[in-house]
Amino acid sequence: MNPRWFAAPAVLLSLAAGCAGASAAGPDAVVVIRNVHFGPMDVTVPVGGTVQWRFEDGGLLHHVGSDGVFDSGITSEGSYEHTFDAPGVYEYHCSVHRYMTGTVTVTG
Ligand SMILES: [Cu+2]
Repeated sequence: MNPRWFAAPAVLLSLAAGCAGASAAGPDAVVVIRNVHFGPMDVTVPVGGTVQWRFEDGGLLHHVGSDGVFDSGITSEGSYEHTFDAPGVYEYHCSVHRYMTGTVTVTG
């Protein structure tokens, strides 16, 4: 009998448990987009932290982007998440409304 047949189910179970743990933890910071404004404008997360932006501005189109780092695409609903793997200060903006700006500070 091939011992790999016994090992495979155990690996699959541990992978499934890992995924469930990650989704249960949720984002480290949440930014709500409403009234043509990022609220809050500035958030801080640890390295490896995830920021979630929620598009809740009554169907108005918005966007979240930091050049070369992340880009949500233009949308009016739902949410977008980005996980930050390096410390630093990330400035971002909405390309639809250039005056909408915010920062994510990632602490190492
Ligand atoms: Cu906008």
